[in-house]
Amino acid sequence: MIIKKFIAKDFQGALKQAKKEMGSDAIILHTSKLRRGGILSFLFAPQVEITVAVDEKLQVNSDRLRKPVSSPVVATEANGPESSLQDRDPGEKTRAQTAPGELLQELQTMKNLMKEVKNKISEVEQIKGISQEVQPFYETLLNNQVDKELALSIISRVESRLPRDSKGDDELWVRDLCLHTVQEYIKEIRPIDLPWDRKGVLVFMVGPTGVGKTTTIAKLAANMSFLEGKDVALITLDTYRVSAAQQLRTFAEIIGIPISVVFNPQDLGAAIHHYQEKDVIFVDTAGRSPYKDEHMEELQEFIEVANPDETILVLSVTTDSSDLINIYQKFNHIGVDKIIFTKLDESYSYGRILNTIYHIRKPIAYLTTGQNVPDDIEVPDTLDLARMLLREGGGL
Ligand SMILES: Nc1nc2c(ncn2[C@@H]2O[C@H](COP(=O)(O)OP(=O)(O)OP(=O)(O)O)[C@@H](O)[C@H]2O)c(=O)[nH]1
Ligand SMILES: [Mg+2]
Repeated sequence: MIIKKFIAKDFQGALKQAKKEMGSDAIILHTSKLRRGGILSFLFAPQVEITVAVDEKLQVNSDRLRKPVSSPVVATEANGPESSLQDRDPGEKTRAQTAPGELLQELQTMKNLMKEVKNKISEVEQIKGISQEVQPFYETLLNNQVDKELALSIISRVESRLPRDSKGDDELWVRDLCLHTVQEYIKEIRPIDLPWDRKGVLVFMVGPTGVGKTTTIAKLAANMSFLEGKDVALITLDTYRVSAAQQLRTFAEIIGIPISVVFNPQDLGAAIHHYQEKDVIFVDTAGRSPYKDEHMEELQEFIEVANPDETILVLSVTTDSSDLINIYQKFNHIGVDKIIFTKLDESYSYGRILNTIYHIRKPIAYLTTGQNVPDDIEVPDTLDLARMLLREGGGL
């Protein structure tokens, strides 16, 4: 699409120019009257400007077109200073040369801007009703990456619980109310359940690549074995890389527990049977892309054979909230029971934990806070989590 402007004394003149140059397929986009500015403007007659567009392909094929595509943007019938480009504002020149794609992009930017302004206005409206002593907690939640909507919902609930006669003289009291309210938004904390009267509890660890599945299994296996005196066995399905199976094998040797490497669903059944007298069997899976159907189907086959007691999705808090939720939704096709959030030492964005948990409504099993096996893992406490979310500047 080519767009050009034509200026003449009257509409007919401008149209004649346009048809001559652009051909009769040209479409008139815009017509306007131009008047030269300044104190002598009355000396000059007004002019007519028309903006015309023509399809490039039509134009190339047409003999009617006299000038090349790169011809000057403005053709004028009248000679003299009033018809030159300098007489008009510089913005008009830019607009005349803007391609339709760019215009669309500009329009989109404007639309996004309008949306942002609208959201900001509605946010300000909602914040207006919140007491001054509560508002700083809203800011802190946002700084810790809690989603705006969720943060608003939390502080609105806090506000509704403030006694009407409190005059903000008790800051600590408001803080306690915030801590209490945030805790309500954290769904359950539920670590792996090992009933005393059951053997062979089967736990699958699934998740995207590199989030810390294998390291987390090593931490849990070591703690359960050393601290709780449990009989633990490991199975790895990660046979895609030589180093992967070796990684878990090394941990197993250090801890002193058995490990089996399994290549297909049939062998998995046999391995589970082999360890049925153990207290707990951890199954490490290869990091898989949740967006590749064949990866998820393969995992599904293993899950169907094994029928695990718990399938735990491992997610890293270094991942964006929206990605975390998308990843969960993909993995949940195989049935996710609990979540482990890893790498809390690498990010202060604890809000992502709350955003995800609030959205997916599944319990948190553990949080991991570093690379050290077996130390850097903990069963979170909702109060500690709430404190982290309400702490300015983050920090564990
Ligand atoms: N900082 C930090 N690093 C961690 C944590 N957990 C695991 N890691 C590191 O993350 C890297 C990947 O850990 P793995 O346990 O191999 O991750 P994985 O999910 O098994 O990876 P794949 O099997 O390749 O999908 C290693 O360098 C770990 O030491 C954690 O809580 N904090
Ligand atoms: Mg691994």
